[in-house]
Amino acid sequence: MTLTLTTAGESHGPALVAIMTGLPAGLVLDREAIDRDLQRRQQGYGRSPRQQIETDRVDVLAGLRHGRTLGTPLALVVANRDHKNWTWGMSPWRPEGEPTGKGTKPVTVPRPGHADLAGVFKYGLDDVRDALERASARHTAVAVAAGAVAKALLREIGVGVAGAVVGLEELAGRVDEARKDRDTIGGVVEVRARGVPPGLGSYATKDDRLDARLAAALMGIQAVKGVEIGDGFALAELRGSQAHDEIVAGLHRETNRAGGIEAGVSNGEEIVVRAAMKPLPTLMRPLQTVDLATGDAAEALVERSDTAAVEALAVVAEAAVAFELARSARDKFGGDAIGDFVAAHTAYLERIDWTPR
Ligand code: EPS
Repeated sequence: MTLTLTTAGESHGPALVAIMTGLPAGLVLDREAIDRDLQRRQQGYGRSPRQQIETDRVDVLAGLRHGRTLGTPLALVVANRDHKNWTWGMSPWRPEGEPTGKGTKPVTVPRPGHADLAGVFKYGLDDVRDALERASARHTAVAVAAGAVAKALLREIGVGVAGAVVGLEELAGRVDEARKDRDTIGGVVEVRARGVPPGLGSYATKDDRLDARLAAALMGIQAVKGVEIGDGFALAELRGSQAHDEIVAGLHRETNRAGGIEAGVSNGEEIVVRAAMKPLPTLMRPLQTVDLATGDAAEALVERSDTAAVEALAVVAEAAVAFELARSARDKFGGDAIGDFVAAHTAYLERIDWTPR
C-alpha cells in the first residue's frame, strides 16, 4: 500500500489539481487546517503582488465524504483567482473573440534561470509562456494542500512536521536591499519531523531509501538547488570518530548529525533536512538574453514577481517532507482503514519496545 501524488495546473490557468491515491479510509480531514497551510504559504516577506489576488482555499472533488476519506483517490483543487484576467490568454480551448486580457502576445525572450529556454527546445514551443506556466512555483499551492493531508495522516501515528527559514532574522533586511536594487534573493529552509519511529525507508533498494525520497522531493520544488540531510556537507570535513551519533542506553543518541536517518532508514531521532533556494530568476532589472523571434540580444522577460519566496519554501518543503514520510509510513504499516494503519504502528512499536522522546 503506497501513497501517490499527481498534480496538474498552470500558474494562470483555471485551477491547480492534485490526486492522491493510497490513503486509508476513515481519515478525518479538517478543511480549515488545509486552508491554514495554504495561507501560511502565501505569507512571508518579499512576495509578489500576485498574492493579493489569490486567497487560496482547497476544494475536494472526490474521495471524501462528510470530512472522512473513503479510501478512494482524493481529488484536491485550488482555484487560480487570477485566471479571470487571463481567460483568453490561458483558455484551455481555442479562444473565441478578439484577444483580451493578459497572456495574449507570445513571449519570445527567455529568462536565464527559468524553464523558458529549456522548455522551448524540449517541447518545440513558439511561446515561452507554454513552458513558464507549468514551471511556475504557483504549482506549490496544491502540493501544500496534499502535504496538509499527509500531515493529518502522520498525526494519527504521533508524527509532527515543521518547516522554518534558517536565519529568518536577517531575511527582511536582505529583501529590502534586494528590492531596492530591483534584484531577488534565495535562502535556506529547514524541516524537522518529530516522532518518526525507527524503520521508515529501507536500505534494500535506492528507491526505498528515506533520504533519497526526501532529497528527490525537495529537489522537486521550484528553485531548490541543494539538499542536506542532518549535518550533510559539513560531515565531509569530519573524522568518523566525530561524525557519527553514538548509541546510548535506551537505544537513543545524544547527538543527531545523521539527521535521523542512517543507511536510508529512520533511526528514531528527529528527521532534519535542509533545502537551499536560488534567487528567483524573474528580475525587475532583467538579465541578458536573446529574442527567439529575431535572434538579437535582448533583455529577459519582466513579469510581476517575488523578491523572495524563502518563507513560502519553508511551508512547501514541510509539505514535501510530510508527503514522503507519510508515503514511507504507508509502505511500512499499510491498512485499508485508518484503524488498521494505527494498529500496525502500535504493534510495531511494541515489538521494538520504542517510545518517542
Ligand atoms: C512565479 C511567478 C509569480 C509568482 C508565482 C511564481 O507569478 P505571477 O507572475 O503570476 O505574479 O507570484 O507564485 C505564485 C503565484 C504563488 O502562488 O506562489 C514563478 O515564475 O515561479
